Amino acid sequence: MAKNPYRQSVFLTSAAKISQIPEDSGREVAFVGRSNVGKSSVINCLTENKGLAKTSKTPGRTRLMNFFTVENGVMLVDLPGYGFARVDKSLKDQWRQNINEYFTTRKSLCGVVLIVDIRRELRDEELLMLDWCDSSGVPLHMIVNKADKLPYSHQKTALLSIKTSLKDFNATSQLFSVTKKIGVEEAISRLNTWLYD
Ligand SMILES: Nc1nc2c(ncn2[C@@H]2O[C@H](COP(=O)(O)OP(=O)(O)O)[C@@H](O)[C@H]2O)c(=O)[nH]1
Ligand SMILES: [Mg+2]
Repeated sequence: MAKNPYRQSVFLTSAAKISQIPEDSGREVAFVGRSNVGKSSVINCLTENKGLAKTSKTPGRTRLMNFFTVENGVMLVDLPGYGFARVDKSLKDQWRQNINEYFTTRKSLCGVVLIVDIRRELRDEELLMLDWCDSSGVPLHMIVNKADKLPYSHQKTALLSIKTSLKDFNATSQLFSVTKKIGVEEAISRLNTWLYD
């Protein structure tokens, strides 16, 4: 088992706007994904802490950037869901601006984990994230979550198709399941490479 320093993560702070986020120092990895893909569940799974990131069955409830400290100088960031979020357009635009500013200015950002649902096609939201990471030179790792919802052979096919879509980007991908604990070690190794190498 790879070392898992993430289980010592503690909640640091929430921010509704960029002016409220912690000082830009050390290293951090951001978690992004459309509402309901299991972003909070994945964070809780990797940190082995069921209560760390709030999980919810209501899409779009997480509207804040949440910062977790792993240890001094190492942070995980849970970014607000986008896309299907049930919010009015002006709030969406405000988020988009915040997140865009975060991606283009944050020096400590050394990797982005983009979580998707294995049963859904990649769409504009994911492509936008891939473009942001590409233009800012930040590597992206796609966690293809809820693999347990498909039979094994279909999991493989879905991953292959995603890998084909990612081939022109600085991006890696893997299968994951919170409920069946698929891919946990692989994801932790990826975080370790970004945050501890
Ligand atoms: N079957 C299955 N359900 C999952 C998985 N991950 C998350 N879920 C469920 O998906 C729903 C949304 O999860 P949540 O973590 O709140 O998603 P978020 O909106 O992306 O933060 C919850 O009902 C979770 O229990 C998974 O790997 N497999
Ligand atoms: Mg959530």
